Amino acid sequence: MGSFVVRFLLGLFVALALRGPALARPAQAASTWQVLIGGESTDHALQAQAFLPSTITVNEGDTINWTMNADFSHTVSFLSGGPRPPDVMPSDTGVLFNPAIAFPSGGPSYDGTGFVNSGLLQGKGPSFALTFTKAGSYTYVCLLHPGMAATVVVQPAGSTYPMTQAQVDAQANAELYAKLSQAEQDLEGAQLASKANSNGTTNYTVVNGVGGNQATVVRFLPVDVTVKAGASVTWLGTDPHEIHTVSFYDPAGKVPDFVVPQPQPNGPPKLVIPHGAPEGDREVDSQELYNSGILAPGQSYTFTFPKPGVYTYVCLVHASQGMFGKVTVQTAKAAPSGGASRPAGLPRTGEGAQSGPLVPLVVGAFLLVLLGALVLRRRAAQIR
Ligand SMILES: [Cu+2]
Repeated sequence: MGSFVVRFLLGLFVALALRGPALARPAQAASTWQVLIGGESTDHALQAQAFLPSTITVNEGDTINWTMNADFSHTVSFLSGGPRPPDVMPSDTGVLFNPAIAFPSGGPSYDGTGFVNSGLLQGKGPSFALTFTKAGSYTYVCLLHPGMAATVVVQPAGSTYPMTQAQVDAQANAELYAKLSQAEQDLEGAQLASKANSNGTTNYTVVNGVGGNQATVVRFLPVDVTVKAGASVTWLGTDPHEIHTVSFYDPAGKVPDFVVPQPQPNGPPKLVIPHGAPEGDREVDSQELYNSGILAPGQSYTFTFPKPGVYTYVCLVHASQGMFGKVTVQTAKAAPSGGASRPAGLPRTGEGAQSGPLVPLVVGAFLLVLLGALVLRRRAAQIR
């Protein structure tokens, strides 16, 4: 009994002795940092294809938590100098979405090596966390948008941080504002071009998404085109980082899905893209599927419209962002229409977009600055 007490007291003493130095020199607690993935206008037409802010500095042992900030799709992916996996791949059963992009791999920590991928993050809200274990400067990318890259600088543990989270947030907001302003300029600059076909009809070129430099407009410009029977329309994507489709469909039915997961007996589902390749002919004369398939940046696709009518189409990739369009075909004798003249402003058809995307952003930035000032004042008061 006595020896038990002695051993207990001895044990307690040893435990306290061991704890002593740790109390005197506490290890710096690891921090978790917040980074935004993308950002958008209220109608989803203008998208920032950026991690915000584009550079963040953390310490060894810290975690970064990325959160989706737009109704869009992105990944957070560290390639460590390795090759970039392709988005889509051909197969015996048609076009497939690459599972290496869609599903998470690596993680939850990163030491500067290997392929670490969040997998597909879709819509506002989902997040991905990664802990950094080794000092260095690391580039990461979104595997869906080639221009979307950013940097994590990892300092040795215990280093002084160059920014607080509040400063990181302010920087993110400023960068988002710049990207969306640029997207708005791209939208205003988009023009509907037309030229004469050799048979006397007219060919129009609709801008099939426009952007670059980490900003994009996911809209057909203009949304509505009115042409005379016999005319042709060419859809040309000028955004270097987005794929689109031009898919006419019966508006009485459902918008076809872009990716259809197909369960497999083993492992993850197969991600089939049923409309990845062209379907139907190029003469749109009824309300059924006429599909360009996936159009890579710079690729164009032309349909002709021999019969009067109203033809509705969609980009299957960006249906949830509201990328719909309409071609109204009048009889060849009808007077030339002004409907195909001015694209500017047309895409802003979404709910709550009347004030444009910049007003809420400016208000948001102002509130953020105000909040920052209040926090600083409170901190100053606490110090005093
Ligand atoms: Cu699209």
